[in-house]
Amino acid sequence: MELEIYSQVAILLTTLFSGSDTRPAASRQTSIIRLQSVEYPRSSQVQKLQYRLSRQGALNKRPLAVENVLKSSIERRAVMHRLDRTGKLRKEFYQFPSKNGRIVQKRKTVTQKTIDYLANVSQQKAAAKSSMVRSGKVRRRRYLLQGSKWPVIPGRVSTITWNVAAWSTKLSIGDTNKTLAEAFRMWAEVSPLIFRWVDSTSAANIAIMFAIGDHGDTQPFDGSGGLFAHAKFPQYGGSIHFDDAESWTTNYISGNSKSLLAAAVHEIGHSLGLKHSTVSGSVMSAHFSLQTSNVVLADDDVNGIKAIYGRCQPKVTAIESSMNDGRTYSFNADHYWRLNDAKHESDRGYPSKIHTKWQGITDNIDDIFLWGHNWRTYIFKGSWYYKYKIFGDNTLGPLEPNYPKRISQGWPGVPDDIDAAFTGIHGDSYFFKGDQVYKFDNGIDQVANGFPVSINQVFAGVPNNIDSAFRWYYDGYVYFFKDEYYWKMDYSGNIAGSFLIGIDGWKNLCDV
Ligand SMILES: [Ca+2]
Ligand SMILES: [Ca+2]
Ligand SMILES: [Ca+2]
Ligand SMILES: [Zn+2]
Ligand SMILES: [Zn+2]
Repeated sequence: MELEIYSQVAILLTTLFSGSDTRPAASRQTSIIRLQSVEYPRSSQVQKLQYRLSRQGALNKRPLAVENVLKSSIERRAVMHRLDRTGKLRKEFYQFPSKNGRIVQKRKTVTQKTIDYLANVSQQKAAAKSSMVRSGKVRRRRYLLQGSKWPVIPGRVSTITWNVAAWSTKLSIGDTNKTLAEAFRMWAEVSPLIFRWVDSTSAANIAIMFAIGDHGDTQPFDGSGGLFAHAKFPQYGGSIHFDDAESWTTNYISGNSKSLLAAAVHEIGHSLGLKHSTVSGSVMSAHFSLQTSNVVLADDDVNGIKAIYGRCQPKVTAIESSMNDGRTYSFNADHYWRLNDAKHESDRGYPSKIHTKWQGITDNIDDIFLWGHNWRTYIFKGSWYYKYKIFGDNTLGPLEPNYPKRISQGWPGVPDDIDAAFTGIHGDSYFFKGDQVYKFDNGIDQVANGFPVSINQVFAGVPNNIDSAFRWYYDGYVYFFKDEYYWKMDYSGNIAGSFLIGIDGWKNLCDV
């Protein structure tokens, strides 16, 4: 019951105070209201009002009963706040033309006319919503796109530059840059965008500034509390301003401090073209928390950025799963991604550098597998192979002594420079190179009689010159990767294919 009342209050007050970028653009609004996304924190005056209203229990539960809501002084202040923040209402109630045609300012009071007007607006909105519900057009709760975007070439990685034009007086330059880079990276992990810091002498796409009070745009900051940042959408330049009167921190949240990381991830979302999401718990929610050190993009945020820029198109040059720690890893260049097997996508926070998990190897591996024969992990690169002992999640796998060794020495008959390799359910291994496949027979410890053969003789439907292959412990199927496609083979050896990497599966394997 408490909750229900509170949510009704929230609905009504959201109607009254909805952020400037959550309402449809009305032609009479001033440009500043449409082009910037203005932020107030959770504990803003508006929310304090919400809390006090809910405590009072003064609210009639019918959301349209605005007349009843506006009886207390708190509620009148709420209306005043609304009037102050919206140019449309300001014009409607504070100004009227006098007889000689000049605009005259009216005294700022909440009159019955104001109340009637707001009630009318609420009723119109509710009527529009219920007609949408009836016609089945009601929008799902999700992200919202502003409509403008940075120019990108579909299917390509696009670079957006950023820098800091004016620093915080409370944070070191190093901490500020590190935290902002971390915030940009979160969006890069799930999109075809990458972000690069540029020297402050060069022009950046996204210019970031810390400032107090009036700072050269039409939206002055207001000291500690209240407004804490604003950002422009791509079509207006994408710049981000933080109110330096706030207690920003790049470390642990304590007392009144606010997380620069949380604020930056949210503002960058606006700079990339996202408006506020209706999904609570999303980074782009208007009510996102500034007092958390655990900032993670929600699925809704990821879907939002993809709706604007599409997916990234990764290359899976090597892949393997069940490598002692029950995880799946994908590789490209000097990076690896760890997969969330249930969601079929990269875990947030990846990619990482290969050498941080596999000792002695830095980049461009040909392929990797866990050999069921001895439960050791093998990496193949050029004419060498590397052998690793058992290791746990997020720990460095030590290279066994005297490795790497020549492939010709340990895997007789297997060529150098393989394209791909996987170990089947019975421990037999298959190596791919060009249009040939080699089966390694553990019994005789060399390539099986009759091999190599052309790939389509053994794996009909799998193309030549594949990038990588592996058997997924999660579903038991074997997967083959080439360019932007993958193929899937069931237990009986039937190939179902082909699927798009990043759409049908293996999502968010993006460069950063
Ligand atoms: Ca402020
Ligand atoms: Ca490969
Ligand atoms: Ca593999
Ligand atoms: Zn916002
Ligand atoms: Zn500003």
